[in-house]
Amino acid sequence: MRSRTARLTLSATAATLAAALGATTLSTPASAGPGDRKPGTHGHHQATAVRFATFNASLNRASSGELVRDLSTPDDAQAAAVAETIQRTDPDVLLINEFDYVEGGQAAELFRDNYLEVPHNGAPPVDYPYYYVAPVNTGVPSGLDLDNDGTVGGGNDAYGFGLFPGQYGMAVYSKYPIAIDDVRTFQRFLWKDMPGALLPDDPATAAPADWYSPAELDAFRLSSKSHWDIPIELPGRKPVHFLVSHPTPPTFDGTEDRNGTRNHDEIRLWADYVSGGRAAAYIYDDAGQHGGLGRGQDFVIAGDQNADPVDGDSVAAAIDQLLRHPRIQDPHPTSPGAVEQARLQGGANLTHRGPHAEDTADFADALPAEPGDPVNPGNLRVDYVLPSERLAPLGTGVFWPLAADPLFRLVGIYRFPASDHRLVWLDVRTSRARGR
Ligand SMILES: [Ca+2]
Ligand SMILES: [Ca+2]
Ligand SMILES: [Ca+2]
Ligand SMILES: [Ca+2]
Repeated sequence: MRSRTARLTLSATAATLAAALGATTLSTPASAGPGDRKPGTHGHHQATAVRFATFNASLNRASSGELVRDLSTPDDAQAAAVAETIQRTDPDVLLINEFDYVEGGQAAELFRDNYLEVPHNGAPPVDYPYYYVAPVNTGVPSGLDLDNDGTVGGGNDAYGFGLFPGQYGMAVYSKYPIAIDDVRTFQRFLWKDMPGALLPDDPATAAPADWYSPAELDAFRLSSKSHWDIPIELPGRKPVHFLVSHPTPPTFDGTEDRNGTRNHDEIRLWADYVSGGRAAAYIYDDAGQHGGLGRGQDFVIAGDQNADPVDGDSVAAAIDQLLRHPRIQDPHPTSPGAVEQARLQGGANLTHRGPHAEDTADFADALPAEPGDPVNPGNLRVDYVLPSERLAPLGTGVFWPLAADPLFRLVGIYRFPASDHRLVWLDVRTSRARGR
């Protein structure tokens, strides 16, 4: 099943050659912006650094077929701003969250061909010979009344919130080969099969953990989109497992907190997966294979986890399952734009305890003026690129320029030209250079 859903393609010879020769030799200091990495270094040096990135790009649309229509011409202003953001930061391995899944990889190929491989405002094209897309749970009807509103149907009763199958999906692009036969997907793993799952409780009844009926739990998938383990083949070293997901926002629910608890356990799946051994023994993939990563396997966890370490609505310590995991490093990427915007936007941001510099998303900030007004989260750190313990970080950052920077036009303010999230990147050293 897992390789049938995969799509792997090769593009121009030049791109393939560049990918084969490796990425860049620049070791960007932690404080530097991604723009410091000059174009043209690809393919001219030994591979010593690889840039991983995550970007919730809001390349989702309101109806099935709309994204393909938008990407079929080079005229979509939002897709162009997303593409230029990617070109300016030039990741080698990239997860895009909120990219509608279209069978056959049509949307992923159109975005690559009509946007990524086309220069924007002087930013050079970026070539990804490899990509991966697969089905997700968003918008797939469950046939069950999952939100307990008395009727069956609509986005809230889908396996993951969405208005059509594939909405808010994911896409991975890579300059390096993907070990396609070793990709594992966890789209259909059932929440009830996680030991100690935080199954939500219906507060109106005495029975515990009964928001979902036994029949619903027999069908309820943990992953709101999917969880993918995508091994990336880097030169001169064993594959790095790119572990990608997009846990549900911990909001849009009631006191039962069914989305908050699901968000926590979606994050937990990767924590247990990289623990491996007995901690991961319960995990099974869509091909029926059990277990997690071995101790000797390197990985990078990427995605919009919809959880800030201290602020916002997520279940307490949800993201700490990753940030404080003994096998995971937190490189603390920052940007100057996040600090500037938190100050300019004020409101909920002024109540935050986490550092503004680490925010990765520009959410609504207005404080409730009277009881009943919405409680807005303010800007949060929700997008992460987290390396395993043996990968050496060479640099990291969030693409969020200052307002005076000409590239600020790519991020802007609400309603944003590209996305309410910012691209997060991380450079890691490959284990050894060629020739050693
Ligand atoms: Ca319902
Ligand atoms: Ca109950
Ligand atoms: Ca904001
Ligand atoms: Ca904040």
